[in-house]
Amino acid sequence: MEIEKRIHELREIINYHNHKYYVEDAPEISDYEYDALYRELENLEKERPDLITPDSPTQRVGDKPLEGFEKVVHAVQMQSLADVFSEGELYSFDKRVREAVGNDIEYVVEKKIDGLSVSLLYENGIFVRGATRGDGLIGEDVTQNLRTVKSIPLKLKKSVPLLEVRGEVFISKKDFIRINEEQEEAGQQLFANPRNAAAGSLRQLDPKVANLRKLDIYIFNIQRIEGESFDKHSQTLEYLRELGFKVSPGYKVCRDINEVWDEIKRIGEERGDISFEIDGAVVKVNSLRQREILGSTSKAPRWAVAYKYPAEVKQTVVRDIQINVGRTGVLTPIAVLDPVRLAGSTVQRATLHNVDYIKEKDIRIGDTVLIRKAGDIIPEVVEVVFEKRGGNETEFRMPEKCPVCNADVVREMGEAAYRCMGIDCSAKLYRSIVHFASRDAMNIEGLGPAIIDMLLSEDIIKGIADLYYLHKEKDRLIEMERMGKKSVENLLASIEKSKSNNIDRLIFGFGIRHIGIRAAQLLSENFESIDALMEASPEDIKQIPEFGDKMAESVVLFFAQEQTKDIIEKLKAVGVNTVSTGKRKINDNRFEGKTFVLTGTLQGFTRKEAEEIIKSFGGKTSSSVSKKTDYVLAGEEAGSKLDKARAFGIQIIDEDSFLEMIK
Ligand code: 0OX
Repeated sequence: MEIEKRIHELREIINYHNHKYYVEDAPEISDYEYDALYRELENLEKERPDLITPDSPTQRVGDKPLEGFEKVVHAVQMQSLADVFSEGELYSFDKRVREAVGNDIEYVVEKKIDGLSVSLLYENGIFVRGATRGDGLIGEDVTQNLRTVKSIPLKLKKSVPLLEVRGEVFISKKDFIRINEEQEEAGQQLFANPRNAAAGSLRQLDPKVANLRKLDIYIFNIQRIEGESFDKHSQTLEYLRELGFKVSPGYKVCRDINEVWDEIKRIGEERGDISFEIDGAVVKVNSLRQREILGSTSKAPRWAVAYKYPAEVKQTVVRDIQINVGRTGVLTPIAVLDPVRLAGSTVQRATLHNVDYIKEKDIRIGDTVLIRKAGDIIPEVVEVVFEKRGGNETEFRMPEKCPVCNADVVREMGEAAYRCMGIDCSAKLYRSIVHFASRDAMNIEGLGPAIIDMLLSEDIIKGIADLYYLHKEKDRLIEMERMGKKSVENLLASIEKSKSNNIDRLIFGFGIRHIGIRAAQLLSENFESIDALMEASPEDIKQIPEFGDKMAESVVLFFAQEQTKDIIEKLKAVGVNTVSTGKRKINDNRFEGKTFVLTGTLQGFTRKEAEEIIKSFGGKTSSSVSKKTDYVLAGEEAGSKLDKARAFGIQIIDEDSFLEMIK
């Protein structure tokens, strides 16, 4: 009986300090004292395993990896938010709201945390299930990983019969840097941003790994509740705080839209100093009764919008211009910059796209320039600050020989790009293999750029087919720097697993010019095998409605190469699947809510193909430029649409930037 009492007492004390540390960020005891309490509880639970309950603080990290994630149908849809991009659009939102519910209105402004939305379900005050948002209707059960998030209470401070809340899981900027350092050391692929790192951690099958990732969460909504009712959203947030949740940080109640706008501006100013990434501010009608009147569209509530901050622009100096040799041999000039913080990361390099871009903007080594992130992802140089030009800047010249293999560099007629003509250029080979192994292609886990680099430089592989013969080199691999027995075994297992991929992954992985994920998928749906595809004529391929001349010819040309036939024979010989097994859904809506206008002639795609790609990523296309346009994709000889885009301040992207965005 004494033990039982002490166990309960310890759980209360530990939960209290847990809350102080992880939710309030105001610890009252030292780590040492906390550890002593925790160990005491662990020892007592070892004596009395019959008393262990899932809400005990010792039960956060499960010990068995999962096989996969179960689907969860959300009882209440997890809606998305409509975006606004300007003060004018924000005021139009306010006008619409007031037309529907009158002028007596209050708003709540919250920071829009750039993470992943999840729902947490509590029954009688105990955390029983957590799920990802998925498409808003169906998500995945990630309870096991969410239990490792220390700011999620396993037991609420007050018991409620039923409560489902929604929040955003994220990783702080500091932990993101640490995780990437660890990834690099382990030779694993780096995460592009904290959001991706959080997503990767949430979908870890092994909760022990998820536990190391230091996920955190802010809660901002009650999805459903039994036994309580409220008038205002701000009251629900306070109630959630009383239950022990970490709620939407520094939310503000505003009496009108002017106050909302002031708060949005204030958040924009402090954005760089916040310890986590935000991608906007969320404006919500406070009265729950008014929310009901306003209702929702099929996707998003009419009572809320997300204000998206314009891309940040920073000044820095171009110290050098280096050359990057791509998978298809294209030489891309890259500006090496004095490091600057920009939209959440430190930027040291920025693409200069091609020689024409450098000429047009007159960018020289030594120039002070303005940089920004295109599509919020890829750093690029926007313009030179000519007032700062001193006269010692040097002009850039494209080298005549490939900096990697020393073969000739050629600019083909009508092309913006210079290409390396070397057949064996190792830069091309390296990038082809990185692409082949990447997640959207053959998805070979553990085969990141660092390992590929090592395998090539040690002469263990000479091409993609050799990957499937790596099991013969197991001992040599284990000897290699940074490769333990376990990681080699994992790598060989994921290579083995990739053999049974559907052929769309293989086709995409080949890196055929003009053939992206969507096109590869269509080919796998329309041809029963790689053999059938090898025998196809351009006319056969053009039967697929989305395929034009360029794409069809590129496929035929690729499969006609002796080298290709050779590789395919080798892949077949080791049992890589070359038969189509059905469809794969592309689950990437990176252009959701974005409208593109196309103008001029593109080199790599017909207009129809480019439109298909945009649509396949959830975006829209329009024939004319308006304020609603997000990007103007400009090919050669683009006309008046460009002037209009400039007048509206709309982001103009060239074909290379577009290729980067759809990578
Ligand atoms: C965020 C965030 C996301 C509630 C109903 C529709 C949108 N990322 O920080 N979503 C919402 O609100 C939901 N609020 C937020 N603060």
